[in-house]
Amino acid sequence: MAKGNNSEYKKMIDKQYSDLMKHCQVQMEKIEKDLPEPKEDFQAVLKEHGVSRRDFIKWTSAMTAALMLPPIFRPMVAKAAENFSRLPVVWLHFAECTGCSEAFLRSSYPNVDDILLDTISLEYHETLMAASGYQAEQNLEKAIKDFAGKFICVIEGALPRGLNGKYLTLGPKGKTGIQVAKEVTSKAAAIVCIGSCSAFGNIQAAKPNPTDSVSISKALGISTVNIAGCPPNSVNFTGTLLHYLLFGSLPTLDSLGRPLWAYGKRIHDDCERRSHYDASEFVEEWGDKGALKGWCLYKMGCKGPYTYANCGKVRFNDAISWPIMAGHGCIGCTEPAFWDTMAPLEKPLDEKTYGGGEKTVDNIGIALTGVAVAGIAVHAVASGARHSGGKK
Ligand code: FSX
Ligand code: SF4
Ligand code: F3S
Repeated sequence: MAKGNNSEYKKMIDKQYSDLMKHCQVQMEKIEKDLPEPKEDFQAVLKEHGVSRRDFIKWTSAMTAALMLPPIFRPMVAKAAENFSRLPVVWLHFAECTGCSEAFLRSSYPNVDDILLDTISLEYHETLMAASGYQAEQNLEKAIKDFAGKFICVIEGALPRGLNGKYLTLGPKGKTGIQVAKEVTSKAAAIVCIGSCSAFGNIQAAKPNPTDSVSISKALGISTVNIAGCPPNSVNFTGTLLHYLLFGSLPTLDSLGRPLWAYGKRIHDDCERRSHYDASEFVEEWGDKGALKGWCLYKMGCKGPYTYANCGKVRFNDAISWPIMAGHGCIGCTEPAFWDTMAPLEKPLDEKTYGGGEKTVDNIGIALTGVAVAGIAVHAVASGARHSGGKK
């Protein structure tokens, strides 16, 4: 690129970031005006958990980078974290194992993301709240009335449509999951599906799917933000809510509703065993020489080439490890219908049908996931302000 073009380009980018920063400042002021006072002093909560100022700064830098924002946004990300407990959240559970909530709540060594989730303003959460029966139902009605148009509806679990929705009924009046979901989502500012069950149907929707379970989006005919994974990574959830607090909008999504900043790349592209794949060094049997040397798990059924997620980058449990680091292949848990399309989980996909080699692996990946690799422009910034709300 010629020098003149370069400086024009730099000017254009600087202008975009400065506009975005202004937008962000306006949005933060709006949050402070519109939403209730923070329920907790976040800095005090961090201190209580032994997180130093230095650790918090490190976290804000990592989160700013993960959200594809330049470092000048770091203080804004810190502010958004402090405002996290202002955001009213109604958290619904349908057909699932509650592993998503469990994964976030049971960290033995909570990182900043887990602590953020501890401070979240849960107006309603079936597994955590003390209320039950009529009292619980009243709490839900009150929350959606008091915070209409302002609360985030977080949903775990798929919705069974069989028997007119009666495979899943809730509360003292025996409402179907579909009824409750309709009532609550129609009043929400945004709908965030947490886990592959609410996002895609997952295990409930696996063949033969006797209850006719489907994703929230399919059951209700609405668009949702899908934080896929079984269970998903807490970083991907908190990052999405931080984006909402920063810009008043949801992050850019892929064709399956997953935030691009978190699900824009394949597991295979960020994998620490990738050089072994390229050198054709494979584990052939559990516990063999290749396994001891940390070789590629493709022949043991790793579905990393067909799976979009940032697990290798952000890892789990305070970034200690992730499935492939622990020695098992990826089973594709962030992809729709992975129980059906990725099975058998410990064997490669049919080589006779698909052949081998990187090009074929890429092609199967695209066919299975419906994501065009070349079409992915992971840029939450430029388009961040375009998305508003979770509804079609
Ligand atoms: Fe599903 Fe979550 Fe897997 Fe379980 O609630 S994504 S079965 S970890 O718990 O919904
Ligand atoms: Fe990593 Fe799996 Fe790809 Fe091998 S096949 S490089 S283990 S993602
Ligand atoms: Fe799931 Fe694969 Fe990550 S199994 S947790 S997407 S490594």
